[in-house]
Amino acid sequence: MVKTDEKSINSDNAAIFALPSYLKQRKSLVDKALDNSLSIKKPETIYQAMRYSLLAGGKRLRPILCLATCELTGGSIDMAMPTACALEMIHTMSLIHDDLPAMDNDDYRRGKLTNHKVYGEDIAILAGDGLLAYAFEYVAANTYDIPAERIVRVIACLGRTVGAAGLVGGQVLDLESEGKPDISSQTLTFIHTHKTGALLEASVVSGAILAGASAEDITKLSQYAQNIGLAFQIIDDILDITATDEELGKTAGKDLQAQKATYPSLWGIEKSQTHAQKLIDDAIAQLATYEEKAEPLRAIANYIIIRNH
Ligand code: GRG
Repeated sequence: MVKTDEKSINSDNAAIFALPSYLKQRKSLVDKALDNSLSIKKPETIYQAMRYSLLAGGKRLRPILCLATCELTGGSIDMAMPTACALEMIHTMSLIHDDLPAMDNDDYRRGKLTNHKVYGEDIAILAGDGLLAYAFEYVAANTYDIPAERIVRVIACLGRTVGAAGLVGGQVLDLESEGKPDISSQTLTFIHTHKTGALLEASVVSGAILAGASAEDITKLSQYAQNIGLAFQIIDDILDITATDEELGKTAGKDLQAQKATYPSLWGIEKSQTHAQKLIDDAIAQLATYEEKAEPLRAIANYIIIRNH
């Protein structure tokens, strides 16, 4: 097999998309853009706390999806980068708040001490608030050469995604379900389509909106994102049981400890894996009309199921 930058050539001379180098290159672009997005001003503590979590690593899956769909539907990386950074700011703030003692009470995230362990609960709450507000400012103030109507649609999409109709709503039902391991698979799916799936869907859809994609494209890409979003969470639940603290960068086994209903607790690991694979197959089926141009999205979907962190 011959390896080029983003493609490998197999023995039949067919091009195989080389996901690892693609993810590495995109992550590096996103990391640089995030580093440049937020400098330290006064009061220094809050900027340091915001940068601590924003630059703590992570796969950068949401920004990478946003850039990929923008390119797929005719846009460029530059058009989507401010929104890609905003998505990571929102994701990071949700992790900071999720880790607080009032919520999941975690000491480690991305292999480092959680924000409140370093800066205290008061500053961690404010660091999350600061990142959330800055995400919206950042899209509005830094997106150039795109019709304002598309930018307003992206901002509306992000607002809907973080609020009670999205992450906040999913988190509330998750908190209310704690200690009730007998909740139904419908409730579990509601939690995860809101808590995890909504931001992945917004990542995919916002890239397409910025590029001026048709309503038909946006519908197909939303469907792709909903499927990978749920598969992502099923695999996350399995990894909580099967992976180590080091692989996860946080304490493993917490779902069991908190008596949380999860997909493996409802269905067992094998059935959960089969269901996740079906969702990935359905996601990939949505990309049929894009042919080779959708290889990054297909490869990302397949990666979601085989990842170990
Ligand atoms: C959004 C206003 C607002 C408040 C937050 C706390 C909360 C409400 C929601 C919780 C959202 C949450 C933490 C969902 C879990 C999502 C998830 C599976 C995170 C792990 O994502 P990865 O694996 O992590 O992409 P990395 O570290 O790679 O970025």
